[in-house]
Amino acid sequence: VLMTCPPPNPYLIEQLEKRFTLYKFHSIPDKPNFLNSHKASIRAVVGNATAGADAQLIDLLPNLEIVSSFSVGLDKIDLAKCKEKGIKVTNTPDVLTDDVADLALGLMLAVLRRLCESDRYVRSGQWKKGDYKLTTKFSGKSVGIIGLGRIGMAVAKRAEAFSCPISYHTRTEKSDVKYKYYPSVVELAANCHILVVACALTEETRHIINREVINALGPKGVLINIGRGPHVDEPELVSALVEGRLGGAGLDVFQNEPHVPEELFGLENVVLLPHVGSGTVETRKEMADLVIGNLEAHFSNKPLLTPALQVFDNHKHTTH
Ligand code: 8YV
Repeated sequence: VLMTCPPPNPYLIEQLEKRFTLYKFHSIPDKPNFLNSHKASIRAVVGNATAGADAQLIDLLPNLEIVSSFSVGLDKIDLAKCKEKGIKVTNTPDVLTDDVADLALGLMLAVLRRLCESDRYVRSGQWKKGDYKLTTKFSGKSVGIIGLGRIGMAVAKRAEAFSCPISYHTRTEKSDVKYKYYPSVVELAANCHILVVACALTEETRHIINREVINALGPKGVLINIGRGPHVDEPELVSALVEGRLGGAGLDVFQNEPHVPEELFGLENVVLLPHVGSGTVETRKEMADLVIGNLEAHFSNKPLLTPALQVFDNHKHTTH
């Protein structure tokens, strides 16, 4: 098993090492040399939201059978290439939905009620010196959601409990939900107070938050990103926040993690998190168990627990 991402979780490493020969690609200094000598023995890749399996790597591994990702997002895996080569792909859906949705609500409250700023106010001793500024009410604010999959729905359900009217944008309208549908993101942004990015990152959704959308959201609007950094045109977001054209932002993800635009560091209407949507002890264990369970299922010729790609290869990977 080749782990392409930096080790994301000690339990995952421990469990993988119990069952497989694990190569941690991230800490191998001479990667081309390593691949030259080990490529034939690698049958599985484990990645995450940081690194998965791109076309170049897949082409270098002649006996790769499965990519098991420690993430729900599949944007770091070349799915077309996997399909073409009959390589199976699995991810970790469902188990992280609650955590990511909880965090989205946490970010909304943190931005509108200025929780982080208030914490800094107390810790720095400012409370003793001056008046505390009023914040913005959250309950009842309209929430627009881009992407109404598992996570988007979980965000909607939580926001409903705060009496927030919900609207959404997806490629096609959902017949089974009661929320208001907007066929255009700009229209959605113009008609909500808080806009949440909860869709998968694909070529179609890259920079789905652009200047026009940001301007439509406006100086009272708040952007919450729990998706991926590249969903947002980051320089546009930064300039809108700096110029006050956007009211605020709660960001768990960035274009070039762990690098965050420093212009944001001085802004009190912005809450910045280090990509921790699924980052609880409970959920990370469940994600690790799914990664391992999928690999074990594959290598014992059983149905995958959470297949992300249904591939029926008719030549080399049918029996193990
Ligand atoms: C993780 C994620 O941060 O599931 C995803 O798509 O982005 C996250 O859960 C990451 O993959 C864990 O290392």
